[in-house]
Amino acid sequence: KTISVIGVPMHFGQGIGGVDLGPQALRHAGFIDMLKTLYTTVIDKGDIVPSTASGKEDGLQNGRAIVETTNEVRDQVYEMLTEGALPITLGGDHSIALGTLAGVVKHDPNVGVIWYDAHPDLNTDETSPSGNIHGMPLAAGLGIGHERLKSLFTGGFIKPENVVLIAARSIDEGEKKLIREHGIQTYTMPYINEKGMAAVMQEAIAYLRAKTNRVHISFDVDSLDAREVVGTGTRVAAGPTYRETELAFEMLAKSELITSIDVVEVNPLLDEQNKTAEIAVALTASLLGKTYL
Ligand code: DIR
Ligand code: MN
Ligand code: MN
Ligand code: MN
Repeated sequence: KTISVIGVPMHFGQGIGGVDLGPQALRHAGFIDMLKTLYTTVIDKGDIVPSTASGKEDGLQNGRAIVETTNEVRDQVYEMLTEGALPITLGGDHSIALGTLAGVVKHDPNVGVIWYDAHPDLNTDETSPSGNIHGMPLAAGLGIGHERLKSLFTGGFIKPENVVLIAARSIDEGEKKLIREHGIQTYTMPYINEKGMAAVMQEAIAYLRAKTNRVHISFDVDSLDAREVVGTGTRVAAGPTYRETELAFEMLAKSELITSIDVVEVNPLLDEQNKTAEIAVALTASLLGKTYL
């Protein structure tokens, strides 16, 4: 299996500077070397050059710049998949997942999605309290929201029943409504606390396996407990620990379902000694089947 990596140094989906340095931070933390210890063929495609900021137009903050940039992400991810590779996209803020989702669903209309995030990212321009597009990619991926964001999905939309949210604990009103309306499989923190991560992942994996054999995971580093990840823009308390996430990702590796990965929202300007990028590198290794012996 070939791994293909593309960096997307873009920050337009939210307001805090520095998340555009995420791909560099991850590379400095040894992301590519880590991949090479696990896979013989690793292709680093370098970083996409994002469009320049486009400001507020048509009710979307930097919508044009984000759509132009993620069009390129979609095409690259789609190409990697058709070549048989496992694409990894390095953010950048979570709006880059507009491109990844559009690429993976164009390749397989039945693809599953794991949204490992403190947030569901199911806002639209109409429901978003912040107006930040990084809170909207999953909604657009389901075909909900602003036409301009939906226009990226040239190969169709993700099926809501193929989506699983894990570690959600900061959920806006419009997002709650959407989760209920579409019956999206959501493992919130209270449920994880009660059942334990191993049982939850067993359930999530069985749920997805019944629907598909290809799963994209969008890993927002703010999924982890606020005390464990300093280098990210919207930290939320009471999340899974590094150890629980390692367990979750090891179980996903063993499931052999994962066919593409996003690693997003690493912001080295908010970090201490690049620790958040280092955690993201180690956890991605677990997701790809790193063993200790
Ligand atoms: C918030 C934050 N729900 C918003 N979203 C984040 O702006 O829509 N997603 N940080 O990961
Ligand atoms: Mn997110
Ligand atoms: Mn988040
Ligand atoms: Mn965020």
